[in-house]
Amino acid sequence: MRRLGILAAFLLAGPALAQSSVTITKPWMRYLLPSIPAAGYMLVQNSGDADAVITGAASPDCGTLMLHKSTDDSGMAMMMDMQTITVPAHGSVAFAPGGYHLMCMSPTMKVGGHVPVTLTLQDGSKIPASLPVYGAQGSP
Ligand SMILES: [Cu+2]
Repeated sequence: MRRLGILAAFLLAGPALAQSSVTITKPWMRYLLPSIPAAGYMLVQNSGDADAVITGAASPDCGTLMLHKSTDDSGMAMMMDMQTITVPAHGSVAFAPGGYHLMCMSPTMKVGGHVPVTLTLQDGSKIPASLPVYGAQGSP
């Protein structure tokens, strides 16, 4: 009975949740102090035939969660706000130190915990992930 209940809930959730071709692997977050924005990293893969466009991100543990890109312009590290990030069809985009990242503006988390994050795509689908929290030295 329990298995049937879960299956029914999955089917009733509708195509937006059931059909996304976008998956998230290798998630993690670097957290230092509550007063310093934390950064989220992951590999976003798109197995579909159409580009997937990330339009936003949200987490209950971040206040505002922004899409950022680090650039190293002649030795000066900078970050840009990204309105969208496109994951090409049958391709992937790495969120990694020095490049794309999620910027968690008001982190409420602790090292060793997990932060729930939801990416929103342009087609309205939501991609959930759970990011394990690491400290200054980053992912093991
Ligand atoms: Cu940033």
